[in-house]
Amino acid sequence: MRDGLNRAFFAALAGFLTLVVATGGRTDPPAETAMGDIPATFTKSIDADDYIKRDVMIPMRDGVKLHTVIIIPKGASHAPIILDRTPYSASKFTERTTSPRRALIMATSFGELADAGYIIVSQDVRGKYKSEGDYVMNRPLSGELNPTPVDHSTDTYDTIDWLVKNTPESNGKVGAMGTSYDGFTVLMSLIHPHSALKAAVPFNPMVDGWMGDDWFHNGAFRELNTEYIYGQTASKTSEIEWTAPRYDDYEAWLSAGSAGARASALGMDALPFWRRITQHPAYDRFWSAQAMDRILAAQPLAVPTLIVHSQWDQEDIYGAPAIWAAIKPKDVSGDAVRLVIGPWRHGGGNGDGSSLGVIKFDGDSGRWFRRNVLLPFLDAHLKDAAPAADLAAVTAYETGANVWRRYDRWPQSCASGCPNASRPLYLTAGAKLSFEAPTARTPAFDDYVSDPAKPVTYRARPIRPYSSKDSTWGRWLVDDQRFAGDRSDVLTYTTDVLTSPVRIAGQPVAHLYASTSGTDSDWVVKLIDVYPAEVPGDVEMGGYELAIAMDILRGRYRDDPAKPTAIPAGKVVAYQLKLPNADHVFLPGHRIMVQIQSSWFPLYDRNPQTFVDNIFFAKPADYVKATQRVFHAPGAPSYIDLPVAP
Ligand code: PG9
Repeated sequence: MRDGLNRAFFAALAGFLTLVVATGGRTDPPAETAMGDIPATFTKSIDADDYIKRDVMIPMRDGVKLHTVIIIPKGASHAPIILDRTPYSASKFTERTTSPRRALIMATSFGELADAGYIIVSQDVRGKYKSEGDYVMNRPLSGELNPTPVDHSTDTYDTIDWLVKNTPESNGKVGAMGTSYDGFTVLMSLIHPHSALKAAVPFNPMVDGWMGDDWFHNGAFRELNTEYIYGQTASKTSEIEWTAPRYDDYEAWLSAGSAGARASALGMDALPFWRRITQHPAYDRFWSAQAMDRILAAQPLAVPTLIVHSQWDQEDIYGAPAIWAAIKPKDVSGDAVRLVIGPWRHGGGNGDGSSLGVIKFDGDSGRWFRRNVLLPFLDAHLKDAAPAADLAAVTAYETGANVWRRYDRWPQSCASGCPNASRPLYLTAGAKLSFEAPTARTPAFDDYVSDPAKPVTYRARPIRPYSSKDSTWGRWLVDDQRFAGDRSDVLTYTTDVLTSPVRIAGQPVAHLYASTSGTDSDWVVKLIDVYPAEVPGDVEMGGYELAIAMDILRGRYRDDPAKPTAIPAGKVVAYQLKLPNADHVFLPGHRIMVQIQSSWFPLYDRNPQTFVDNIFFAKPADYVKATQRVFHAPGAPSYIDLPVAP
């Protein structure tokens, strides 16, 4: 011990002598009183960055300033601009990593464009994050639904006007590009567009919130988006987090009762957009007057547009094909409007497209699309003296065969207006599907009991809240559907094993003849590709039930989406349900399956199965069991009209 102390004393003395020698004998005060570790100012060195970043506030015509981040490749001149307008933070858009490389600070698609010489601009929409003004969810055009003189069309115009005048590195040409909400703002830029707007690329745009995008599908409310409304509108910077009281979201929603009851308990009655959505459960003017496909159908076509759709878009599966149908007929030159259909989830075309869940594709379909379609399209319209691009009207990935195809039109096949006639695939007795119409009168139907106390889940439980860190929400549309087929309240119909391929390229349409013992009902129809029992080289696909197209119809809107009516209990009623677009081949050895059920929970709120005024506020006593019958007899032949292509 004493030796130890001596050693410590001599070590300290040696240290002191070293310090005296090093400081020339000066006795400076202890370092911590002379300075802290954090200087008053510190300037980050950006010498290594391959880009220049400008953070600016751009004035709009009403004096409101919008926060905008501009990323310019170092040394750029005559560079075109790509503009993304977002409610999800322009700063975060360009701060994905801390890399000095512009390609790595943003999403892959934008990063690749930055590397190809484009100036990338991201802007906070009015009222979100660092932008001034009021935020309005999907702010409608100035007019009937918006009493102010400003909207996304005017804000984009003013932004482009400022950018081309204040970005000396640019060539004065702008392309608008963005996904989902940002795709919706791209569509808005097409209304009275600025003359410098030369190209538009809406990826998976939100188009009609009632028909089939984020808020409802055919009138059934997507209650998981209550969480989105909370996150986006409870605060300007989206920092107030949703409350998830259970690990399993199924339990959280079931125990709450109606969507309105859960939202009220969370204080959402104070959120104006939540109140608006609950006041407009039917397809009234509030929805139809802001549907972007209807709006653009009535506008002249002025800007070349590349519409990007994902076959398994779990959020906005309606929007892109609806925009195509609305604006392609105006394309007199034939080369102003193009459509891409990729094998992706929502936004999947922006990144790695090698797989989705357990489904594997041949190579990176995302990169293929960006190299072979997106970049040539943008270059042709935005770069000075760039050659025209050799693009098909429609470039679609045929899932199943896993090949890209070039088409001159979409759909390739349908019941009317297409060169190839669609083919009805009938439900028949014995849980079968057949291309032959049913001839036997008995049994005329299959039935099940739909119990709102035990709704059919949209995916296998436990279901994590969709924005939780461990959520796999992005791939739920390709979940194996075997979990549902095991339930007694899900009807399943299957073809024999296919001996030749069945190729579809278009929109399957379900025609159901069905009755319910209730006075309101939901009908969910799923078109499924059943893999062979064993798949060499891909063992986990053995017997896999891959959903190709599925959707829901709220029965009260069967005749008129604007005017709900009770379903006559016990009567056979004809329903028509348009399923999402698909380009898929059912291969030999596979089977085609159709599943039918009456709930899809908790993605969609439960139908009480009693006709009530407003399902958002259904009372516990309104939720009743119902006996559902699906008919497959002459006179009531339920079928799926398959857009079969040669
Ligand atoms: N699908 C999201 C959304 C768009 C518009 C309104 C509400 C939600 C999105 O990904 O932006």
